[in-house]
Amino acid sequence: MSEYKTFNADDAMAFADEHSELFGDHSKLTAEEFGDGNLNLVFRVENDKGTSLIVKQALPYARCVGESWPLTTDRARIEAEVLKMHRRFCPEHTVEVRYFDPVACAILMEDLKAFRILRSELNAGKKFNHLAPQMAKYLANTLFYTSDFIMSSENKKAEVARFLNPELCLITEDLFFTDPYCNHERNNIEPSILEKAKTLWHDDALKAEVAALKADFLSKPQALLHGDLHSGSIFIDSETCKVIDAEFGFFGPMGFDVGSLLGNLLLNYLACPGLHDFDDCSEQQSFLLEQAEQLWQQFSEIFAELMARETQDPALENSLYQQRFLRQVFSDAAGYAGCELIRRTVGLAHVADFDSISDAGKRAQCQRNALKLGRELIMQRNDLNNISQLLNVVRYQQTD
Ligand code: SR1
Ligand code: MG
Repeated sequence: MSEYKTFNADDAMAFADEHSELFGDHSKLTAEEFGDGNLNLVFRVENDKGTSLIVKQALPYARCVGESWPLTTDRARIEAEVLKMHRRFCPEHTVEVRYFDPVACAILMEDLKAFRILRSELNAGKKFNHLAPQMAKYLANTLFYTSDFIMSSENKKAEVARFLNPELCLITEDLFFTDPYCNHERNNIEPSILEKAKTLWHDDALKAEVAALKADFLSKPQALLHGDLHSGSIFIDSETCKVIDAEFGFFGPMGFDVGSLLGNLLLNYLACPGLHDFDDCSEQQSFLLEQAEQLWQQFSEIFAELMARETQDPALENSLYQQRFLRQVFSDAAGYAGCELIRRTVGLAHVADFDSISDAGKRAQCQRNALKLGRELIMQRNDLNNISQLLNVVRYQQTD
């Protein structure tokens, strides 16, 4: 292909056929577009024997808004390269990219059709004991092996430059840290919580803390992040989790990835009273808090072990520094989890955890609780010493 063209089903089939040996000669291919994300086209290309691959193409605009929101197609390169890098360091839990075409801005990747999206599974009340251990392993390995603990200073700087991703970062900078704290037209606020949402716009103490979190997001290139690690970016089956959708990747603060996932477990926890009956609700909430606890515990254990064993920079081998470093990642993660709770409640991009609650009164109560817990996590993040203390804030926060 010599120039960019938006794919139709025939183009997706031709692309998959040309760049994969998988289908073989004389395969009868079909393709369907089934993307329901905010940004891209996603096709499943399948032969008559049921073998399939995914073709994902970046549109030159944000799909959820339309052509009035132009967006760089370079995000497809970022996504392919982040996934390849993360797969190097955690192959078990990263989707496999088979081919990337920089002109078509299209990625050919493995089809996880036997898997389900984690968010839908959690909303349906499913429980997976392998979720936290596997995601802790993914986070610890991808973040450690792309950090200054192990990369040479020269190589790290070159990689920071390769993954600058300014347009997608700007989306996060706006949607996470700016819009929810002002009367922005992009916000999506249910009338029933408008008064509560307005308190955010005038909460200077909170806005100062969010400013500090945003400043770190802008200027702390600690590791190559996934950049959008919510429960819609994770596929799961009865044994394995696989991470997809890394187009927001860049070198940023490690706590952002950890906090995004933690925040999504907490969003689902807060949605439980609206999604399940009383008994199922308390069982699901216990499961979610156990997973949140294990996520941090196992992440920090693996990361500490990697720092102690593999650090290359002599100055960063200092064990007191390493403890202090992890302590800071924890505070950052608590803060970013709080931001995720708030932006998913009043910002542009909501989540089905809340939006699928049909009872308007229960939905509003869940949303109010998210704003309250989000604020607490942001404000208290530097005083929380460990994950147990954080989870006590979750358990015992007074509801409005
Ligand atoms: C316009 S993009 C809105 C949201 O969708 C993505 O998945 C990111 O979470 C982004 O904030
Ligand atoms: Mg996405």
